[in-house]
Amino acid sequence: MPFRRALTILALAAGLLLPAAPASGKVRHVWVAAVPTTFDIIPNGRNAVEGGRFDDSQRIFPTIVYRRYTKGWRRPVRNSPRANVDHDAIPGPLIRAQVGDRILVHFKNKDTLFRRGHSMHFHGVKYRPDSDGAFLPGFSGPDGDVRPGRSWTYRLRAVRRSVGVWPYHDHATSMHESIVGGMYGMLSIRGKKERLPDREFVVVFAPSMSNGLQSINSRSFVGNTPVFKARVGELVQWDVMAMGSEHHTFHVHGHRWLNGRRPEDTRTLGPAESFRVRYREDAPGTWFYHCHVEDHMARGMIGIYRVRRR
Ligand SMILES: [Cu+2]
Repeated sequence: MPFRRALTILALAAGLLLPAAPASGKVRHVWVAAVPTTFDIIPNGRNAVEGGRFDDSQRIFPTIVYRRYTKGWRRPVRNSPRANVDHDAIPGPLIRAQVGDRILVHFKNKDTLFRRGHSMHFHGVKYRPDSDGAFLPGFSGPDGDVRPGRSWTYRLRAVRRSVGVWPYHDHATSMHESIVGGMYGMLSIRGKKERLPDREFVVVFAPSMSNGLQSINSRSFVGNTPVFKARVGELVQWDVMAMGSEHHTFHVHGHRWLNGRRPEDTRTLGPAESFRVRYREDAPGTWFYHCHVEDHMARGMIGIYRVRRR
């Protein structure tokens, strides 16, 4: 019909002339501080490799971690969205957002332990150089080396290519020590039409603070690593990443998921790589999840996943 066609052409022309629609979405404020804590990597004390027990000096470490706060850093609060872990200091806060959102991360360095500079450097999102958070001598500003007592606001945008999960970590001069000490966390960005999962589990494969051991969220061996819980019928999402210098293979017993169109039950990742997997839970029971690099598993990279019937 000619009249209709004319209307369509007019509408298209108007679309070309109009400026791009303003970014919809929320502005999300996140308050984070680097704080000292004492962290026990093997609370049950058992040496699952050689038998016997670890003494305190092999398992309890003073360290600096990212802690979530209420507005203005008034009060520390939980890092993880749900109480599905028995400790909450490492990794840092799970930062959730949706495509189109702006994320303002207000970071304060309260490192009264080592009195080092710290920062936050984010993968997967869009930002200007002064929100990069990496220390580059002669080039970077205060964002890359926030001194003790000081603060900085990182301004990030979740764009279409931000969908997925991403690491953030300290990128100041002390990053080598502070990452082993637990200064890392994850961003979780969902698409515009994507729903939140019922359960979201954060798994970080990293070398342990104790020499020679391997850790999940800085804990080693079953009985110390996180016990994740879900129910049949729930939409489960695992956010997985690796820090350090080694490759790891994520594996969940009794489950599989789609990578594109390909079903899989293991997925490998290298340093600072990350991915998420989603599935509808259908397998009640007590299961293992672990790194499938056998030497890593034997050195502590293994945990329990409990699924209850509906
Ligand atoms: Cu591994």
